[in-house]
Amino acid sequence: MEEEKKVAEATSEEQKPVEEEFVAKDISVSEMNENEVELEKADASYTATNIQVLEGLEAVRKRPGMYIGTTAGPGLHHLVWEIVDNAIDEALAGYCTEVHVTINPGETITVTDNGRGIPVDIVGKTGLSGVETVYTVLHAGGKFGEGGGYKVSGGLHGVGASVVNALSEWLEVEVHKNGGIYKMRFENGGHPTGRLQLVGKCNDTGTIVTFKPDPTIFVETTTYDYITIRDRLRQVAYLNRGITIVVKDDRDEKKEETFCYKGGIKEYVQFINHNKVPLFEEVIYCEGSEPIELASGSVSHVYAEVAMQYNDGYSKNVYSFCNNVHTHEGGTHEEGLRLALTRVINAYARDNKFLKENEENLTYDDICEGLTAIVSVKHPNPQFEGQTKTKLGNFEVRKILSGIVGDQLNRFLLENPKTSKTIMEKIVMAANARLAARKARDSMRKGGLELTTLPGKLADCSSKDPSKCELYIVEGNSAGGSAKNGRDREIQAILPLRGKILNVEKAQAKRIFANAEIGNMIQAIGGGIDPEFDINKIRYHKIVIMTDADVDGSHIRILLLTFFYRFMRPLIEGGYIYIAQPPLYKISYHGKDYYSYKDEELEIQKKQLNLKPGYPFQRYKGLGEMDAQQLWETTMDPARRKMLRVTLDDAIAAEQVFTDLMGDNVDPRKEFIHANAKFVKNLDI
Ligand code: 0RA
Repeated sequence: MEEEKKVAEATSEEQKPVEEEFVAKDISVSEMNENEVELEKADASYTATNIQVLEGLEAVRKRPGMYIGTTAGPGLHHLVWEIVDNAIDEALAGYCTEVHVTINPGETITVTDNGRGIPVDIVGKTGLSGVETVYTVLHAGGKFGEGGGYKVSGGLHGVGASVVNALSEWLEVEVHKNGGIYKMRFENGGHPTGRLQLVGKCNDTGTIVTFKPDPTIFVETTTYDYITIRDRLRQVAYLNRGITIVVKDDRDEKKEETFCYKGGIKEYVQFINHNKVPLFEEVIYCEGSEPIELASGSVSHVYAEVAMQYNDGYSKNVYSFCNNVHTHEGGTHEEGLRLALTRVINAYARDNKFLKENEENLTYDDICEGLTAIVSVKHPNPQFEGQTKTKLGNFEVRKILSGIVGDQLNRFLLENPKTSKTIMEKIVMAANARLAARKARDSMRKGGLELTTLPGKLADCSSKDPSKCELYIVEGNSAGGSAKNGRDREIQAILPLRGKILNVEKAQAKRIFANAEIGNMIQAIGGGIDPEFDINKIRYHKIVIMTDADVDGSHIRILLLTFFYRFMRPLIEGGYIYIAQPPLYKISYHGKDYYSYKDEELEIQKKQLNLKPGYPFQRYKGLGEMDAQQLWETTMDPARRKMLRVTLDDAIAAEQVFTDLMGDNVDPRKEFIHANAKFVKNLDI
């Protein structure tokens, strides 16, 4: 009974009342008769546990990677997730509303919750106090308290607080419970410095954990990243509606942020869509739970919820979670959503004549264009599979999701005919685009465009290493000639374009692929086209658009970008597309040539050379005015050139640009050409 004695001895004069209260409630000898047998058993098991405990913690220290994946930065942060998971579990059990996470000076972490407090009495199985059990017995977590309403437990992380203790230089726990404040400290990888002690009184409940990761384990870094912790905790707050999470950085630059979302994943969807244009205000929300039997024979519940909203873009944004773990690889919950969406949307589309009888079904890809959705499942016994253990495997979840979403989405569609019409029109548009592209590909195949021969107009480079190779798409045959002669033949290929290419935004699919210039580009680049475009097959990792610095040149450039955006989008997403920057001006002075790429540069140049007003300079109207040598020096030489890299930071803005500019309305196009590309980020290479 060593710990009971210690607890009793530890209290000071002023804490006496608490001690008495505590003793009376929990370890009073007079009231303990019926428990005596239990405690004796506990005492015996304590000795046995003690040995096991030390062996367990030592195993964690020997092979930390087995428990937290890595001892680099992510592993260091994993310790935080582990402790936070315990507090979130207490919140999910319905007993905790607030969690505070603080990065302290000295790179220690404090996690505070206002739950019931970790149990302080002796756990029969281990002979240790609840607190000591949680922090020293592997996988004890919160699960030892069977029947305590403790159903869901931290998914991927769920290795338990004892692992954090094992990997800490020291760890302190403070529990507020039954009117008392209890403390315990561990050092050197989980060795208790004494038993749990009653040190004061209080009238709240909760748990406060502070730990310092062991620098002999985390040799790479022991520095915490505020943004990493902040972002993850914000996500946790979105995934668990109503929980308040306060993140604080108490190191040099003090920061504090509070996250609490009454709307949970509904608000998460709005957050993800916040810089997009939603097609309608409301977020479609489905939720439900189903009982399942556990291996132990007891019955528990799977809880599932889905939030969805469409935006006017084209990308699919479906994110899934199980027990607050982002399941990157998807799994049965996402499959259930897919089944329900495909079934319900097709039925509604047919019943309401958005799809005619002879038309084929809408595909899941059609349905997902512009869809932002969050799927979140809480499962008492999750099976994580896949390469990175982020694919949910529990088969029963597929049917649960399919059922919940099926019923509730169907109901939503029936009750909101206006919104349903908006959704249907969006999806039907996606289907039409898909069918048009398929037709185009078929006709292209017939036209023999998928032959692997390279176009005759292409002057290819000699290197076959795509990561080194560059394809210059050059406006006009004469500039093409200069580029061919001026280039670095080893790595630079030249494809001259004759005149304007087709506007793919307006042209019918069959005309697009009948177009020789487009065919040449597809063959030269070598990755095929959407939806079979394969970025791994492209022959050049830099594709450089080189057009004249005039209105026609801008137009050709935007036509090319539109083509890439619609048919080879990964090229833009991956940052493979560049825009060459030929100079605008040349000043010849004392036998030397000075080039300027901007009006301001020209003025600076004039000043630096101390030129008299009226000193002549050349304004380049086109690439064709430069000879091969000049083109190389000013625009193509990797050591000297300036290029713009096309990025898709804001996919929605780009989408807007392409539809506005390449559609039928002429005015925005003109405006754009003058203002230049919004989605082009300046980058000197
Ligand atoms: C099991 C049972 C009880 C509380 C907890 C676990 C608990 C664990 C942690 C870990 C961090 N914070 C926590 N808060 C609570 C309930 C025991 C009782 O009935 O009072």
